[in-house]
Amino acid sequence: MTRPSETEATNKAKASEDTSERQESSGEETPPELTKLRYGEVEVHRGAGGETHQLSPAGEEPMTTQVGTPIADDQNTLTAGPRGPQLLEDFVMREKIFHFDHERIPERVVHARGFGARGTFETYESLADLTCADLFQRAGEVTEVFVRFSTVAGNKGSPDLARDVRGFAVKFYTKAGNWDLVGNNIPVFFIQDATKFPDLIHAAKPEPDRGFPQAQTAHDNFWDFISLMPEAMHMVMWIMSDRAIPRSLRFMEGFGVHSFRFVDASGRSSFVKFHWKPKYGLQSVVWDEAVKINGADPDFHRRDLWNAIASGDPPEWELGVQIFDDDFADRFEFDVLDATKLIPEEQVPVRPIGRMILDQNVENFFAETEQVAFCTQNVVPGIDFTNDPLLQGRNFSYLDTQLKRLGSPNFTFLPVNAPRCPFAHFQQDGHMAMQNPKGRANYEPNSWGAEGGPREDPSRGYRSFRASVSGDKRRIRPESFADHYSQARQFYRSQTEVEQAHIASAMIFELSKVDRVEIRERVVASVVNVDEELASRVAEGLGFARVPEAMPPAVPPRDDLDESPALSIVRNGPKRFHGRRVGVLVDQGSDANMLAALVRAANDEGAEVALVGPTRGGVEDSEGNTLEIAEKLEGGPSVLFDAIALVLSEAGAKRMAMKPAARAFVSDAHNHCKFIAHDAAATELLDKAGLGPAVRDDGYCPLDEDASATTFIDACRELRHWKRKPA
Ligand code: HDD
Repeated sequence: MTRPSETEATNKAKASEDTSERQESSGEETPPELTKLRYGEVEVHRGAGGETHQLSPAGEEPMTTQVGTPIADDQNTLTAGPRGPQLLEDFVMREKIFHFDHERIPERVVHARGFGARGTFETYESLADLTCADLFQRAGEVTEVFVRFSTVAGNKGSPDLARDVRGFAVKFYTKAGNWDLVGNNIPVFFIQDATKFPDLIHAAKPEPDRGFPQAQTAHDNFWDFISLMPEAMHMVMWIMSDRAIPRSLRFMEGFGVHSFRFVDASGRSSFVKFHWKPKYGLQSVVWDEAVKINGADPDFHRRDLWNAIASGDPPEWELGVQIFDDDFADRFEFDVLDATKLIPEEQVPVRPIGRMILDQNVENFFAETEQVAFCTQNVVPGIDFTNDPLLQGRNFSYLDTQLKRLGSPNFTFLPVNAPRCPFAHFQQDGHMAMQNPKGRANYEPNSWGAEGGPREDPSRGYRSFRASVSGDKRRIRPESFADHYSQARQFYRSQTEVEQAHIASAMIFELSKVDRVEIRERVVASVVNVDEELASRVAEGLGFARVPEAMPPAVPPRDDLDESPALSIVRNGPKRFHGRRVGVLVDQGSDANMLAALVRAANDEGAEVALVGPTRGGVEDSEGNTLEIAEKLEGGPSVLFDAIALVLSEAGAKRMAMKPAARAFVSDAHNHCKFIAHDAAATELLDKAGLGPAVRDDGYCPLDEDASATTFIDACRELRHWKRKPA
């Protein structure tokens, strides 16, 4: 056995020989006992013991400790002798490990999994007649924004395509302070009073004894709660719909949910509801697709947003407002302070007031997306709250939760949270106080004159809308909040047949995961009040012998509400394929002209083509060009694409037809109602996948000449070939 000391000595001698050799050849200076090596683009230096070092290039600042002490060796701890014990005095190592041990902060109690981006909001025209909010005073005014999208129930590591509400929180850094519009992609909420929020979230999150299921409402506790809270039924229709499985964060609407107030310079107020409308239209996936995407790419939504921004195709939304007055509020069928109700756009049209573009990815996920702190209480002069009891409760909860999460009342100094306008106050001290009052005065009133620090400004400062309020102090739910079913019914009946079928299947799926039969029955009894046909579909899907009696409603549901086409996703498709992806299956010998035609047609539409092939190593097309493969077939299933094309030589089609992943690629695309383009040879693969000529409907586009690529992309503007779905 060789003694260690000998080995070390030999290595050292060898290394120092190496060092001198390489120093001579490169002519550059390297610290003693280090050998310079190159691994592709990466330059590392090998020390005498074989350890690697990446040195800062000459002239650049070296790596340092947190207090700026330059670090010579980040590979080895300080020891007494090469194989001896570590020394406590190694401040470099201790600081590094200490900091690492404290890297995590508590995740958000809800909306833990989120993804953020920066951008700008541009005002279309002055809204001075409605509000004195500074950002809405001047046409063309540009305001910086930060947006965080999220799921609600899952933890930070849960998959993006969970069936869930999506958070849509926007921080406007206005010249008169930060305004946080903390909304969702659904315009109503489960509950009417904030005091029920902890119960709702406890019921939705993993069950407390077993700690599962994760990121799912398909379990007993959630549906038990729902079955006992009929006010949730409207929102339940939305979360069982395809709204809860969006195709992309870029293709979903956002809503401020509550009625807020606009207040103009004279103190006159109108009610306002906020809407975000995506420029590239609404689109969702189907449930089977969502389940498979979660396996194939749990980061599907964040990757999609990141890539869109990085590739220079930034997503865009229009901000719209529904403005209404007290007269309308009195006439309206429901209470405008009830967050389980919406105002149909057909009744109060949405007026576009500006557009938001998200064109910058964050530089650091933790610094921005994790540390961003939205608070519904962050309003600016000209925007005010209403007495919506859900909103009022939120105004307490958000500030409170940020203290828990971020650990100090000074979280407003973090760059992502700090206003971009000047700010001055006498709040001081506390953990991590980065900006304390300067000078002698830290209170007011004071008599220190010009040195006395900031003063109030009654002319520009925030003034609450002067609403008169009276009433007995009681714990009571207003009668005007009692109708729990009419808008749930209106939502269901405003959906296309396909969307109604998806709602029924989603309910059957979720309730099939509920073990206690009486919970299943109570939910269906509640659904009877929404729509009897839906209830009987769900009852049948659950294997009930009969549809249960309707749960007695607080007030009978109305049957006189008009359908609201604005509530359907399918009816509001973009009629464009912009921002979507075609997955093109290729193999050796794929037709070069057809591939070029597909790329041209897709790019003309603003869509992207990604080649899916047998390996990432590339394949040769019919003209001998090497094609770059974006996804290896087994890792790039068709659920990752909006449409697919098959461009295969005869031999390629034969090879693909033998592969289970290729057959799944096409059969999934078929089952998910996607448009499928294929050349003549590819029919072999389709046939082997059970998609013979009898099955191939007009959602299949033959690729027989260059022009057919354009025909295919035109067809894709419908996004899905819904006719394929069995009734
Ligand atoms: Fe909430 C986070 C949206 C009701 C309490 N909520 C949070 C986020 C969004 C919403 C988008 C994530 C913000 C981010 O990205 O950091 N919440 C809503 C909407 C609601 C709603 C649209 C109803 C209309 N929320 C609601 C109620 C309460 C809360 C009734 C409490 C009484 N929400 C919170 C919270 C969170 C939060 C606990 C967790 C993390 C955070 O605030 O920053 O305070």
